Amino acid sequence: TGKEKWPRGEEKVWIDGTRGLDTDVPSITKSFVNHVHTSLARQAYNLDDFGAYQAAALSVRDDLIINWNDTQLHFTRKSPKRAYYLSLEFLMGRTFDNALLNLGLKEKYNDGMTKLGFNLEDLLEKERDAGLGNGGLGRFSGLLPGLKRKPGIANGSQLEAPDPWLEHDNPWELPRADVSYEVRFYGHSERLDGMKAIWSGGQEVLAMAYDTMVPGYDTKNTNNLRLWETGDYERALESSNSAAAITSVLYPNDHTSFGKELRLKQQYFWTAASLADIIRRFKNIDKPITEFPEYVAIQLNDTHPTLAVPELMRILLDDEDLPWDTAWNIVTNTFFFTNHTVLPEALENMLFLQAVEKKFPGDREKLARMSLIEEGFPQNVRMANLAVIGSRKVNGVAELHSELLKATIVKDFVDFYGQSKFFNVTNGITPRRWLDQCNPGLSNLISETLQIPKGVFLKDLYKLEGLLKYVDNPTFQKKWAAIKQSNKERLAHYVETTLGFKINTHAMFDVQIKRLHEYKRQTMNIFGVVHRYLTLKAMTPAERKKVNPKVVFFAGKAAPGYYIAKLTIRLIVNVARVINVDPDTKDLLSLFFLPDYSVSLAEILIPASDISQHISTAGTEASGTSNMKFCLNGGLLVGTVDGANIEIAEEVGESNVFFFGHLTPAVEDLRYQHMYHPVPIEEKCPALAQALNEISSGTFGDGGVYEPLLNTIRQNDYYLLTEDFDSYIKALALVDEAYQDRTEWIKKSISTSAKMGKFSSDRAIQDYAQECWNIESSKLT
Ligand code: KOT
Repeated sequence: TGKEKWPRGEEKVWIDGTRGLDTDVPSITKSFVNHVHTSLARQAYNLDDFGAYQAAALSVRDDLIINWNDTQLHFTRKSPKRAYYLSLEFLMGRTFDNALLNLGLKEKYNDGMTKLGFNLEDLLEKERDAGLGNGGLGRFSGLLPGLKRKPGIANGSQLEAPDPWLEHDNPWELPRADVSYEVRFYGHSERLDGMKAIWSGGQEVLAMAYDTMVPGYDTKNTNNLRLWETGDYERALESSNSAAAITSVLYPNDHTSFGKELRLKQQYFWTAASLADIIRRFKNIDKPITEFPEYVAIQLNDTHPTLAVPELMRILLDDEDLPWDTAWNIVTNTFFFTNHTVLPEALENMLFLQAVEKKFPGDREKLARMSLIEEGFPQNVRMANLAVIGSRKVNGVAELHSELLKATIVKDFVDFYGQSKFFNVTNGITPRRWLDQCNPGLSNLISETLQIPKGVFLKDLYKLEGLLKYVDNPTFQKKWAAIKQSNKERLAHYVETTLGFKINTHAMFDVQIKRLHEYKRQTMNIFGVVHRYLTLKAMTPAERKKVNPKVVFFAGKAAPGYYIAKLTIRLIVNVARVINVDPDTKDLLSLFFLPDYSVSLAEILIPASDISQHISTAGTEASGTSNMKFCLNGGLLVGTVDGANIEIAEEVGESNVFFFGHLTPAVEDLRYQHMYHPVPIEEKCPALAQALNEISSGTFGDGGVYEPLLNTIRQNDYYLLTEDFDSYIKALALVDEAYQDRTEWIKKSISTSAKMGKFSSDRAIQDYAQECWNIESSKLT
């Protein structure tokens, strides 16, 4: 059926040339040595681990490229409908280990590297994370190769520096000089014959593709992640703006919208290049343009790619000469929109809208609210409204969030379109990375216990339910506990080598890792630690003997301009400096803020946790995905009734999670009361007041510097710490109590992991495939 022709020469020679490479150990070592000598132009005698990583990666890449080419050919020949995922963020982590596991080559590479005098695990550590994103928004994992920010910690504060990811050649990324498009900025449009508009002038920038191979698990299918970089030419026709700047930064903020011209240019650059690429591919299949939505589905990852909506409209009207209605019909059957937050500051232009409404209460009709254009000085385009009206369907990322979305941000649109346009897809996580790769010991134990190959449950996570049969089996419990223990030792070793602290691995490990944000309430956690410290200090030595030792870990980045978030990091680091050396308490409570948070660091922290904290103010965390990762690895959850925590509890049973705090419907009332009937913190929550006062008094150094942070709680307490703190402390006490009975704890741990089937990203992708894209899986043969 293929339309492609053999370009020249003898077909058989080409076919022989494209058969797969051999993957036995001698072929692997041969390929490795060949890459050392040729691709790297190095010698065996001076090859270090980084060079060996590069050679091994290039050798695996050879296999990936063959699969990747075959995948492209397969889909070009079959020309099925394709789903495109437009995202400004992709947090991919490392590729090498993932590629080895997905290709089933890990053991062979292990043998091969040993034969060559290297240790595969050491080589895996040499790879830098691909960090093209801020946090959860990059959940389905790039886009803008350029300056990324890598926060470290210096003098207790976050330090920002360029990400070293870009300093070395990235073997997983292929520059495609053959794939490039011109993207126009500025200029003017005119109607030549009184009808058709011509856009010309301005600045033309070349968008060049960079492709990253994304191998599927246990399949030849290897997908493509296409990033765009400004090419080495630009034609500034009317403007002197530098094109290189467009792809020079990944904005390091999350949950905020920008009024920045550069951000808007990035968004247009990448959506225009992507659409040109999609249109080019569609044109290869010789179908009328009206059938576009039968061959193309485009998922918008939040509002960042929304400019794709007017851009496709422009192409259909100006280039394809379609009438408006026909073009709009195509557009609204092609796009699908996923919203990831109901926080107003993240909604492009929402803030301004609210300001206007305050000024003219009740004066603005529904029509004005739903308008794409926000009236005022200056006028604004409302990206969220554009994404909603330009898309066939709109979804939130957990049940509660999707309901809140319909009740708030898109309420008027639900009235207009009806319910069926709006739906939920609860997020998911990949068990390949978040079980098998980060916790091979647990993955092996599951396989051995269920007597099925790993591939079975890694492709069908519901299979973990089989573990429930073994919950009461003492031998299994012991093995389960031993794996948790060795993961805790791996983390302790990491902390010792990076921070120089020895940790008691028999203590409970309590972890909170996520972007620093007031709504996520890392503040509540650190105030809880201070409270625990003060309680310990007040105890007699005999009383202290009964206390469950605990190590608290934090990690995460703050947006560079987010003052309160940065102050929170500083507070955590300085509290740690005091309590980690206090002889009265240090064996019972220690605290670490691990610098340089990344996917790879999460892979060490998550399998080592006994408990993890997901404690956002109810109704603020759309879903969360790390909550799923911890639970899959047998960590228990302490959390609020928010986001996907709710669905996790539904699956694992409420007796296996530690819930606390007010529920979503109470939040608005409480905020109202705080505004109009404030009660002093000393009365409302003495325990919290005491912790804040201790910080104010300088016990943790930096006297006075934390006042702006503490005042956010003392004053209007928008995120309701004073309302939830007491029940939070009670929940932590219940956690301590439960941890005393280690056998019961292990049972909870097993039961939690066993019930995580729903949270596989395979289920989430399947939901999108059915609800939105109307595509089926197509496996390479
Ligand atoms: C950032 C800027 C604008 C709009 C949304 C965001 C955003 C949302 N950044 N991260 N999110 C998170 O997305 C995750 C994946 O859906 C959710 O699990 C998490 O709750 C969101 O906070």
